Amino acid sequence: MDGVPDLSQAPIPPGSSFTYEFVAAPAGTRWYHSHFDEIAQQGAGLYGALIIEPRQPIQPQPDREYTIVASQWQTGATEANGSPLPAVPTPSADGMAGMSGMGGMSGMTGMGSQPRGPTPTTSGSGATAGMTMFPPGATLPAFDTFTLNGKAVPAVPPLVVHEGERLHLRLINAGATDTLVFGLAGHKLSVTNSDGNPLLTPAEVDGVPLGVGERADVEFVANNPGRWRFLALGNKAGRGAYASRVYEGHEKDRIQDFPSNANLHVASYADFVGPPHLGAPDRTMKLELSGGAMMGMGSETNWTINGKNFPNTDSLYVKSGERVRLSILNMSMEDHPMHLHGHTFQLVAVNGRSVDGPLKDTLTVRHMEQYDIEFIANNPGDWLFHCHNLVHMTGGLMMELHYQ
Ligand SMILES: [Cu+2]
Repeated sequence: MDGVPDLSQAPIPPGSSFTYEFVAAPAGTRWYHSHFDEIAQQGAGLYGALIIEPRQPIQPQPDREYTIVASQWQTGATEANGSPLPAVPTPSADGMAGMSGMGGMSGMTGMGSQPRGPTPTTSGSGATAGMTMFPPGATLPAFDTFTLNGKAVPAVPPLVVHEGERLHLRLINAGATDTLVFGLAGHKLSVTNSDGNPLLTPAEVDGVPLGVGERADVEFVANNPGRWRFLALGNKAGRGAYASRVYEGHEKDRIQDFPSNANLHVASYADFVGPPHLGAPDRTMKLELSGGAMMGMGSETNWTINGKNFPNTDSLYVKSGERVRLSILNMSMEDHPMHLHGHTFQLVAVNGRSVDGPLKDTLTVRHMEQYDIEFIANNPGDWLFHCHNLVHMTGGLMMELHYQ
């Protein structure tokens, strides 16, 4: 069970308790959160990092480790933290192009305040009684403020390093809507794990995009003394948060940013190599993600899988032991960080091209991209497959997985 109301367990009523026991495996950077009335509960901070340490220390052993949880909040603020943030680089799925734009300083664009709509209602019947959906006519919740470990700019404390140290960062996007690109000026990052799972070979990049729910472990050697900007950039200019990373003795230096017009390599999934995937799928399901507002049509509170809106989306039925392939095409204008409960899957194709991609539990499917994932049906039960963007899932981008 994993907390999905009335699908995998009953919700925990106010004033009562529920005890979970689990075997802490596999090791990796994970997180936990409420799965009830997500915009209200997750959106107000009901989550935390869950770090499972490996029995054998990571090699080579890091000298220092930071866990960085990025969050988004509804505060009614009209500007994104009042902070200068550069334009957002958008990686392509196939990693063909290095990205520029991270170095620009086009921030200070006001966010504009959006009216906060009525609270989503928890309603329905039968197996999905606890799922919270937008009522008709709901307006979009505005997640306007970004934090790193609970602090917004300018209160985010600097992360101190010593020259020569090997740093290990556990990055978690626990936000609500935005894909965040993490980067550290003056340093390449070596991505070692995706969603906690080790890559076959580390990927050297300038920035790591993480959709809501995704995690990455990155390492770097502190070999460029100074005071450097550490960024988590959101979906639009002015969205996101930053901290400074300061070498001991450089506290009074000017903060250095990514250089303007730099050609920066923002990671794509094509950079992430997982184990070879073997065998053909026993079962394939095609999923077309759509919805939102396009060319003045549609609604940002209505999202669909194969044209249907939860709870009317088709369920996926599998048999125990099968290799199952999901071929996911995103026809909408926004990213969809798709999360599968109860299973680890592998990315096996990007836009029809076969890859041995990373093992993951959350995969951000970008606009007009098609990603194929495969998993072994090895955990009988009733599970959810959904977009981890809180607005999209509340807007219906969810489906159920059942064992026959
Ligand atoms: Cu989505």
